[in-house]
Amino acid sequence: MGLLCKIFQVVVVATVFFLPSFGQEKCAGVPGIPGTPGANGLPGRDGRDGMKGDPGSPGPMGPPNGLPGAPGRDGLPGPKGQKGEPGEKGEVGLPGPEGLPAFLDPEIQEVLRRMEKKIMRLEGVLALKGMIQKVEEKIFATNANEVDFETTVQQCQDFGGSIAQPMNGDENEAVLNILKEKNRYAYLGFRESPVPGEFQYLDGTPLNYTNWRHYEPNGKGAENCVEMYTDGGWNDKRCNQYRLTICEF
Ligand SMILES: *[C@@H]1O[C@H](CO)[C@@H](O)[C@H](O)[C@H]1NC(C)=O
Ligand SMILES: [Ca+2]
Repeated sequence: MGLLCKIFQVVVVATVFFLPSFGQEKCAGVPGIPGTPGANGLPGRDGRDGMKGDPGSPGPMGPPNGLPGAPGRDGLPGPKGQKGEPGEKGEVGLPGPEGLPAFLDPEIQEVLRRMEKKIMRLEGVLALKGMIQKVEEKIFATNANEVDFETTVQQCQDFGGSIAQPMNGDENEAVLNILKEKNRYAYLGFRESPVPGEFQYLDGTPLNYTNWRHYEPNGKGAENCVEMYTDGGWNDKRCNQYRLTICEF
């Protein structure tokens, strides 16, 4: 038996002998030498996407003579231009749909009724104040001016009427009412015809109603106009007298 074998025997004996007390008595050992690092493991899985980064700075300007870029967006609308020349007149359009005749249209009829009522009320007020004399479709009125025959004709036309032409007893009475109120004579809308002593309306038609006084007309071509007296009778008279203006509308 060699020396190595003897040492081995001692170690084994000491180990067996001291083994039971090994757990109770803590005895610090000397740290061993670290082992060699293991081989690299397999690569891990991809992580989640990160946040979007800031936009980068604009790139450098391209070389001259490069292709033009895309057109920009439309600008704001400019100021209104001047009015153009009127165009040529178009052709006449087709006729529109046929409407109801006015006399069958209830809306038009209602409007007309209301207008008629309003006008009648106004006429009532004017008649009440003695400003008009109304007979059927005619209204007689004066502005109290006293002028010659031609001026009377002109004034009545200027106001949209014509010199008074009584054509029946009622109209003669209406004109007379105005004369009596003003206590004046007035020219009537008649003129002597080319035949002396015969009178006619201003449009040349013969009179269908007359109210001559006794012995009138007596001018025999020298009195070409007709005046009414305050009794309603007529007299042929020269045309240059100043008489009350009475018009009919
Ligand atoms: C004369 O004719 C008018 C209409 O032309 C009429 O209003 C008037 O009443 C007639 N006069 C007479 C006396 O028949
Ligand atoms: Ca006379």
